[in-house]
Amino acid sequence: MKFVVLTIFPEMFGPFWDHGIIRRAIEQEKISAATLNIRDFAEDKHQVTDDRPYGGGSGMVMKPEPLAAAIRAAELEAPSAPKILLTPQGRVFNQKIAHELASLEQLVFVCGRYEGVDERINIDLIDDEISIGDYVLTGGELAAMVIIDAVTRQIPGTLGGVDAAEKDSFADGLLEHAHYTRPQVFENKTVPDILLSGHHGEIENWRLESALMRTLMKRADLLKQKDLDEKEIEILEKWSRWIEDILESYHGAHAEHREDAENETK
Ligand code: 4FV
Repeated sequence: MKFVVLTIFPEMFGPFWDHGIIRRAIEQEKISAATLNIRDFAEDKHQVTDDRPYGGGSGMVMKPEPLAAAIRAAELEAPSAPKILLTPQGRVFNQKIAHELASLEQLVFVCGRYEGVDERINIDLIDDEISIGDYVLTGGELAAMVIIDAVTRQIPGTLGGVDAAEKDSFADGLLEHAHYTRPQVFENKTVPDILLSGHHGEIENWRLESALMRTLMKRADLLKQKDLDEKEIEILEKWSRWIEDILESYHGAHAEHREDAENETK
């Protein structure tokens, strides 16, 4: 996978390329990463890349000429890459899009600054708009890093374990199960016995129940849109029966009280 990033702050990416899984993926040549400084494509001596908005108003807009030249230079470096503009106007990024982008060979990211880029760039030279969330950033750089990070994790072999990415949150539409590591007792809190049992079948089942419960408690919306498999349905039905029992015994107990109360009033 080849990443090319267009930005007026290429130095922001140095530390990003030089650490953790991203650094190792570059060393293992699983990914290559390049930044192009949009300023280098501004022809005036002050390398101006922004100007006042037509129609007045506050803020500045990124000029089309340096951006267009930079995008065309990126096309030479990454001819098959979709040009992705990071903008709140874009489709909201998620694991599914990370998977989709990871299936490609090359990606070009256009990082806006100021109020955004001249619309004529968007119309003619941008293939895809992606947002990392409904809030406004000072620039697209952090959004590009978020997407490059999530996409790199999807590239086989970058996470060490062969199937590590398959076990990801959202990989199967669920949040991840709870994780524990040594020490076995931490501040009087112990690790669930099942995880110490060595019984892999039961551990897998415990992890599935943990993932389902966390998703039910924290992101029930994910469960609603998930294509549940038999095992998951079995567990959810088990829980719903438990809840039914609780409610029945509750209503049963309170029915007597209600009758008693009604009899007293008669
Ligand atoms: C953004 C987002 C974002 C808007 C104007 C950069 C800023 C400035 N990018 N997801 N949310 N971009 O706020 O991707 O040019």
